[in-house]
Amino acid sequence: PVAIRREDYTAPAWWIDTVDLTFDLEPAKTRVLNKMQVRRNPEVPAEPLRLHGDELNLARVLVNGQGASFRMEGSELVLDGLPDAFALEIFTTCCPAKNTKLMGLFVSQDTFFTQCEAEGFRRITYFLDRPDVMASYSVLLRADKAQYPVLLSNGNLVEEGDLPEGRHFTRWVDPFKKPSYLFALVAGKLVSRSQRIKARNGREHLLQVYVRAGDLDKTEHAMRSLVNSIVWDELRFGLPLDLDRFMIVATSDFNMGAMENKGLNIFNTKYVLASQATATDADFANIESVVGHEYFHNWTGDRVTCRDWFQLSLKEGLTVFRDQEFSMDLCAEPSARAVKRIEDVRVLRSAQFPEDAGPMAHPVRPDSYIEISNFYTVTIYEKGAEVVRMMQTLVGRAGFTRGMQLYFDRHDGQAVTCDDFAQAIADANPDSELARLLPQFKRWYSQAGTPRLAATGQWDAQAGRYTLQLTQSCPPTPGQEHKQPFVIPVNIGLVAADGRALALQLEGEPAPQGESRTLVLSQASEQFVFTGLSAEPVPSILRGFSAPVILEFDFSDAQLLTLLAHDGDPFNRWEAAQRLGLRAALAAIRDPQHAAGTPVLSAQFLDAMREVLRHPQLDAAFKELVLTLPTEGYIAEQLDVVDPQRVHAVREAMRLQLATALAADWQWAFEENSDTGAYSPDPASAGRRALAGLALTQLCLAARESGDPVWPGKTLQRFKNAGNMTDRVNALSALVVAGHPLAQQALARFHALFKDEALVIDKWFALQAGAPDRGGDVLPLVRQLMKHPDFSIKNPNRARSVIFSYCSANPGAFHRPDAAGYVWWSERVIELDAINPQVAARLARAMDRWSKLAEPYRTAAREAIARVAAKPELSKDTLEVVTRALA
Ligand code: HT7
Ligand code: ZN
Repeated sequence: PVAIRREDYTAPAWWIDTVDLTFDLEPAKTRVLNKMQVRRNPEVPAEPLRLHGDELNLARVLVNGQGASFRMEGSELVLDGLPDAFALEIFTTCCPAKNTKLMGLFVSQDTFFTQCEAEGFRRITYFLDRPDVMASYSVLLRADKAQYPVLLSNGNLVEEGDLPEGRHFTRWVDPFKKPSYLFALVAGKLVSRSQRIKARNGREHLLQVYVRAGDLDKTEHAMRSLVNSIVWDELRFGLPLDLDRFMIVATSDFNMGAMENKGLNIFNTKYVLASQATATDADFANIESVVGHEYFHNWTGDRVTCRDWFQLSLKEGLTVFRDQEFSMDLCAEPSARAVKRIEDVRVLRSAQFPEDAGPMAHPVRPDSYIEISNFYTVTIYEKGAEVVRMMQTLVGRAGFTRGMQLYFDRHDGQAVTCDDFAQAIADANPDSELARLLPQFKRWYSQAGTPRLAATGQWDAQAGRYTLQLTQSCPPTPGQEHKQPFVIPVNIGLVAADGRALALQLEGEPAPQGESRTLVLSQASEQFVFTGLSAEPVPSILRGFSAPVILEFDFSDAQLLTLLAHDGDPFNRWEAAQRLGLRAALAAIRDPQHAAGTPVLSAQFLDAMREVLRHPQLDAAFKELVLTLPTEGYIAEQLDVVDPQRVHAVREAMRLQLATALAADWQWAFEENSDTGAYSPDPASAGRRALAGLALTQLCLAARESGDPVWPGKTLQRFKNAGNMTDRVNALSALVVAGHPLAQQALARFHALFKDEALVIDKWFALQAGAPDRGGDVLPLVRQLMKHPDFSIKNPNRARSVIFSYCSANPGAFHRPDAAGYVWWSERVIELDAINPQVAARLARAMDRWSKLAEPYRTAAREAIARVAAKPELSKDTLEVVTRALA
């Protein structure tokens, strides 16, 4: 397979202005008539018209109504000798029923759906399937009326009616030009929740959420989230809904979370359906943010789109930033905002930092790819969002809104680049640090890898000066040996030993300027001198995680305990606990003398944890985050050579120590938080349930050690009586994690209760595949689960619930000294690749960090990857991942 390179971009040689599509929908053979108005792009050298296609059966090609000569070059349809403007008509057929890749037009549970991003439209018809070709669409859908009563596409419904032989039709016209990746259609037996809303400008809109009959009672939260999103985008950015009708449709077969097709968003059921009986608080929160994310794409993605796929983060990074801000702005309490920020940073550090350090590392704006689907990554999404967040930090919130307005003034209706976006934000804020440093700031788009920010502090007692030296570096990444300095906004505060926040006055300033401020590091190393201090401060650096970097500072334990107890910045307060936990874990892992069963955590650390747990002012959600130890993955990332079993054993020992040393406190915390009254998924109640759930897990772990039957019994009772899915699944998980015999009884009951709820059965599978390993028992269980009548590898959610839960989320069970986990992984990647290459390629990424593994894991992992790479006829998706892993 050939790599596509960013520097090779050229504008299209042809434009397609209008597209008139007619679909005769049949699962086995759908007929597609595609009539286009095409014209030459006079601004580029003349070229034949090369249309993309994939797995299509071509029946007819007409140019201006006449049979035209064409040739096939690979999968491309090539036409020569064309006039400057002409009508092109192409008739093809495809087979949606056999489309297991779920790209293009496919059938899920007797319903037709499409997924066109990034390159799925070419699986529906021949086209210039690239985001900078924007056309006006009119779509006629015809199908059997009894089987497919609902026929939807983008835009406005302009006509509908019956046809002979029990068929019917609808015609849709999209008022906005769009790239092909935003095309969508849906046809099937669906029901909808509808709501009419009036926008601030008086315009009326019809909102609809379509699902299968029986799921309607689970759509209220999605609809509420949609309304909240519409209101928020208008308030925060002045961006109104521009359509009369906005639809969301849910499907249970989907490769990703959701898709922002203009006016017809298609969603994975996981991000639509929720009731208190079937969905957890996390599910409710995810629905809110994914509904928001897709809705916000209507402007950042649909109205202004990407010139080419290298610019993917233009829409994805910006839209993740927008959905993060949306969720934060919906929080009633400032502390809940901080909790959301910590959760987002946890995702970034546990998934994106490893990606940036591994074989798939790439810049936020990549330079090349083989398969674009492989680049829907945490770097494009989450790191891209951090880049946008840093811009906001550098220009201020009001300045950022100004920048967004300028971006839309300049580029509405266009396909543009990340440079265009950054330029608009800078131009709207000409006096900002962003404008001053823009070319350098844009290195965040072009350089991969996570920068390290080394900080040292020097205290001059006589002068009352504290000198902070900040030094940045960035490790090499594939294809990028040397890096230039980044622009790093470093939010900072100084905390006195007694916990007071100190006024910040930099040398040369006439007076202090607040207790928290942003330093901008743009050189490789810079000094910042704080004056007017009476005692040595504790620096609180990188507050709110103001840049996606690894901060290295040689904090003493006492300094971290001060920050944990007093820092006014909740992020750094949490971070202090993480650093203390991490430090203890690394010391035990690195100490060859450290024996199993010996304590890992100091009495001081345990006391500090107890203090947080019992703190009368801190809220439950924050406590739960502080009391959750760094994950095995995060601990492993800090090591040069990783023995996953040792990491697992040490973290388990820490967890057990925390459980037993704080047993009375956990009991208190559980009792304080176990009753949250009538169910509501708001952050405060969700936080209390989360803390009660963590307490229950700890109590069951401690009970396993002591043999005490009381807490497991209470937990089973709570499982049985739970009034919502969060409490139920937390109780079940506590029993499973503790490996208590009652877990089997609870699991059986859970399955019986929810056998008809696919999303809940996913949880049932995931809990078991993610359970702590006891003597190598998880792999045999996972093999059994794959034979369960409810398991289907073709359904991505189900495959993820078993295979990914085991390979990617259960390191203690997956990394087996006998290599059986790796062999099983290689078999599953190969099996999935023949069905759905995108899902297979994601699974292939589970081995990204193989080269850090200690022996015997390292050699065995490499062999497993090589086995996959050697498989003939591997998709280019999977081949790209395993080839990069082995390079
Ligand atoms: N923009 C959407 C991307 C997407 C996608 C990409 C490849 C294959 C399947 C897909 N489904 C959705 C999702 C989003 O970021 O909103
Ligand atoms: Zn997106």
